[in-house]
Amino acid sequence: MKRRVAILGSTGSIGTQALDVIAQHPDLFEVELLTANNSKDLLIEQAVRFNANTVVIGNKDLYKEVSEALNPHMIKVFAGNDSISEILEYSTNIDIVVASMVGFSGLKPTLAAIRSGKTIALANKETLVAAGEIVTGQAKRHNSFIIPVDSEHSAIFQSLQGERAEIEKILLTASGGPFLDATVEQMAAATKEIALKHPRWNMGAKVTIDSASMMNKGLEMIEARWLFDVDPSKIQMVIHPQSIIHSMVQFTDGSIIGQLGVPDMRIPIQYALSYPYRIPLNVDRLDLFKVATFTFREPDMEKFPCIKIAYESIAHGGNIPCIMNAANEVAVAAFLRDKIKFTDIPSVIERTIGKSNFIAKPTIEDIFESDKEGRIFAKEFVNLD
Ligand code: MN3
Repeated sequence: MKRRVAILGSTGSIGTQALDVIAQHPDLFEVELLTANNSKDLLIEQAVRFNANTVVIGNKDLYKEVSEALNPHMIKVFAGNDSISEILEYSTNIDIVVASMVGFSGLKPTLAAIRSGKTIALANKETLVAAGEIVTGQAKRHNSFIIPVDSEHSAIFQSLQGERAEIEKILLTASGGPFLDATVEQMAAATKEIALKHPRWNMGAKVTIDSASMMNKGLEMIEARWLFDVDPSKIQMVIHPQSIIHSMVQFTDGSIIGQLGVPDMRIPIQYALSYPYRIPLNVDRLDLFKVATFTFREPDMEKFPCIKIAYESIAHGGNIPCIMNAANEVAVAAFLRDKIKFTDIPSVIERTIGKSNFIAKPTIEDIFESDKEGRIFAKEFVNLD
């Protein structure tokens, strides 16, 4: 029987690559649901090509156009983000949900999918950063299995297969981003065009800026903390500019197991879709003789304060990681609109955390409230209208 797939954010970087994986295996997967916010033309094209059962367009103003295009194909069309949560919660035709919406907006639909016990291929790290304890708790309760799509977490997940051992340490690798060897002055003067040029991975704008500030690694550290239930003190970031080792696990006997490959997101996406099976994939093969050298170095927390902010936020706990994430999303959007300098991003986050109310044991309602409050405060600091 084919696996029936829902892709949230199908027109984004992860979404389009997930569809590329599905196109390589028409005998194994079929597309049940596709969603997008605004990219109506691509959504329509994807829905027709993959013969989706249902699509949701987030922006309600685009509903008419999308439904007129897809009605002749007998594809059901809904509008608005609440529809996504409803479909995920009540549909019995979906086996696996690729959660690849960008940012905090992924939390609600992911929770809805979890409540109905579906398998989640999680690409949206903000979901676990903002509400990791609640999300993993709900997943346990509703027997929903979360499989990571993020390349580092997929590598860790793959390294843990067949192990019944205690994790001594997670070695979370990072390319270091475009500013690895830049000075603070160069970073302060960097335009968005420079910050958007990632040396290794081809990704969406939000995660590319996060990689440049290294907040991405901070978010991933928190993501790993919840996915693998390890204390943050046991998660060591390792700069590995070649981006060939996608992360490693160190066990209590001193053994280190990692996953290697070319930096191509279709590998972890496919592993999440096909798990527990490993199936063929048409991507480049790693040529170790071409790579020749692997290098490693420690991250520079002075130059990349976002790393420190992330460790402090998760140590503080409660709603602080949620506020950190909200402030970061606002700061990144402001930088992309030329409202703040690249090096202002960490100070916007720190000031927002400083101004927000601490809640030690937040409910899900508290999380949504904290996110809202964090955004309001952060917007004051970046003068965003
Ligand atoms: Mn990653």
